[in-house]
Amino acid sequence: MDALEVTGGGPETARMLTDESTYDQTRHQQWLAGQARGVSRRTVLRMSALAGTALAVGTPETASAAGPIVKPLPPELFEVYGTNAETRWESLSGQGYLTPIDRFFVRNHTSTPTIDANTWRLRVFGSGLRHGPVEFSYRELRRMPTETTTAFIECAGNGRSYYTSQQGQQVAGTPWKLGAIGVARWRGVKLSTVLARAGLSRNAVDVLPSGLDADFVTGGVNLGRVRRPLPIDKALDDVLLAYEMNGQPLPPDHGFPVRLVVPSWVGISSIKWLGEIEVSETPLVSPWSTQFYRLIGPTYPAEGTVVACQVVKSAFELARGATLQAGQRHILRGRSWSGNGRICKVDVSVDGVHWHPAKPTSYAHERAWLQWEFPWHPKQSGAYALRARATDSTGVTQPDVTPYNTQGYLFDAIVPHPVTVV
Ligand SMILES: Nc1nc2c(c(=O)[nH]1)N[C@H]1C(S)=C(S)[C@@H](COP(=O)(O)O)O[C@H]1N2
Ligand SMILES: [Mo]
Repeated sequence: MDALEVTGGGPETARMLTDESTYDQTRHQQWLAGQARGVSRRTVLRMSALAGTALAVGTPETASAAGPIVKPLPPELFEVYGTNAETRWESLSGQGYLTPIDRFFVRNHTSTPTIDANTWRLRVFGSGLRHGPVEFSYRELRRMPTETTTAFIECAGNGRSYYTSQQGQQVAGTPWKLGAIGVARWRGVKLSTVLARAGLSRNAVDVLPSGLDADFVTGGVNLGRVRRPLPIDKALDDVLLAYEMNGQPLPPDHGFPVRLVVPSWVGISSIKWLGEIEVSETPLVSPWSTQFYRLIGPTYPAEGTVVACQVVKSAFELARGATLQAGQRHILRGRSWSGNGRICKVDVSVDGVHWHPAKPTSYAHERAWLQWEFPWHPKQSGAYALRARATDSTGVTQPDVTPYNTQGYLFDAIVPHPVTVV
């Protein structure tokens, strides 16, 4: 937990930070002491049988290390922070367009729960329904018309650590580098289909999906189930109730049996282990819309701005501090994405002065990323900082500096990537 090298930027931030890191530390210690709600090897076996997937089940030694996250987290694929784990970008090198499940980041407020799909129900209720509450079983959902979409899920705090290391600012939360993003092919039912079957009223304005994982307790306060409201327009647009990820039943860590996928929006919208959806004629709130996931800082209104879409970012498929040979031609590869739409242009600089276009090597999906490459023939040995700068379909380009917000969300500035040429 030393990795949580975050400190407060003021009294308010300091308190939130202390709460968050105290919480994470406590959780981690409970887990180490075997007190936290973990998942045993037997549970993993049961779940893999149920889901029909070939889940990797470790030896008793690795199984006893099972913690808040069920899947293995080998250090070459992940960097782990308490209940969360980010993908190492170098592990995407040589992979295809989609992030394989074995290296897809995990962001858990508590622990991955064990859910039986046979007894699972989705309860839909609230003033925004015409005929009262409705329940759907897993089988019922699977019989509804299916929809498939390729979309990224990205944590709003992805890149947060660069507020500190590049801009000298203290921010609260998990100090992600750029690995709190993944792209998958999600299959499921459109939320609009489910809401129509539930008897959606014309007057509904918000939906509030909530998860079946444990209540989130922070700073001694129980904030209840992880949940965040979604305006009805987005809910009826491109939101999916996903039960498959990259052609597999949804893995436990990513929301088995059913999760929400809210394309282009901050990851917290994509509620995992979905249990309930409240549909309302009046606006809904939760601590995840009033306390967390708001932009608060000198350039924002006093009450803050609610976070919705992700911003434009780029990353190299390379370890930070990687070593490259001088006098040889290298192909630098990377990926860029934006919550505003597809990526139209990526430029790369190896000296921080001259910029050259990178070559796209994939389709530019509207809700996912663009893969690109850039040939580089370094002649001189020494330290370099590689830079990639993307522009999306709305004309937004990555800036040099991101305006500060206390919780370090939506870092979109260019991230110089250190390498050594020998
Ligand atoms: N029920 C529930 N849903 C959740 C969360 C959670 O802790 N509990 N974390 C959210 C956050 S903050 C993110 S970034 C994404 C991460 O999805 P992943 O773990 O599948 O990568 O899930 C979201 N959905
Ligand atoms: Mo997140």
